[in-house]
Amino acid sequence: MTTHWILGPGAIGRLLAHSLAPFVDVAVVGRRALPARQVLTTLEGEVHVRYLNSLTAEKLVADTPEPPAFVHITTKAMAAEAALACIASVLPPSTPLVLWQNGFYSQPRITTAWPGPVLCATTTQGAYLTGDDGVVHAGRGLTFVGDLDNQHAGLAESLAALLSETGFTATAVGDIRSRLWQKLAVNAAINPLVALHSVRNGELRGDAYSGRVVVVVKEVAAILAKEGVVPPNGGEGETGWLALVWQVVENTANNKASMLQDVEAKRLTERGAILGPLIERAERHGLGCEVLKGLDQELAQVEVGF
Ligand code: KPL
Repeated sequence: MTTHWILGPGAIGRLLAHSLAPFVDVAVVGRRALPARQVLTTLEGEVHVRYLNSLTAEKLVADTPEPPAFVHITTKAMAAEAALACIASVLPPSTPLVLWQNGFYSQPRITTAWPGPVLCATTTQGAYLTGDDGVVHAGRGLTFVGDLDNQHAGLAESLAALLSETGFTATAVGDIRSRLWQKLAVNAAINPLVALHSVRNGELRGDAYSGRVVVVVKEVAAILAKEGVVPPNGGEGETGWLALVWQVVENTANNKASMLQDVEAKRLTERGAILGPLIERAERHGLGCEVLKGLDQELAQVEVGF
């Protein structure tokens, strides 16, 4: 049986582990070992108990394991490189990696640094943890897989086929770079505002915030136009981005966005992977981005208190 390692046992990592486990050998690797007995609550409300091989990175490295077929990195964006560094000594350099992070920070960095194939995945699957032994699959979403330089289409196809067998709706794509930026654009418009104001996504539609969403999207649209990234579904420019953002706000009105959850748990946010690349590109193109910089600074201030 081939083996998949999942580095980072958060909600998506554990959903992936439960989904893959009937098909391939799975090892879930974290900073601390989770209980072997893990419970998945499915979309239909069914409860599935599985015994997963869960271990720390130190234990994995000490065990000198057989090389895996894939290493999925499902940590937060800012933790991905450090997680990979912890296990790199036991990985053949040709091992395929799959990066599941938000934003556009870890993906280009690891793609450049890792000698083997690096696939990136973006998903709208919804999941949340209910403790050390439980994950709830909360929303069926789509998953897209590809590599930034379009050199590993066959590998992306085979991974998408396996993921689809496990119940993910996964497609291999040749435009993962644009898809990552499109998700980043939505995250930039929603996450900082809801995290700073402790509101659910739907509240952005009200008078208190809707104007602020519009000014964020204006800056994001200008930056992405320079980067050659267009909104999905044939939308155009600022109007297209705004329509997309309002659509996601509508679809996720009841959600506590991931950045708000981070702030509530006093975890460092993903601002460096979401706002950081936008600000960096804006500066490169000589564009102003005072609103994005302001949000980044406000979040930095909040993080100082953690
Ligand atoms: O992806 C999200 C997140 O929470 O990070 C959004 C789309 C904002 C939904 O909550």
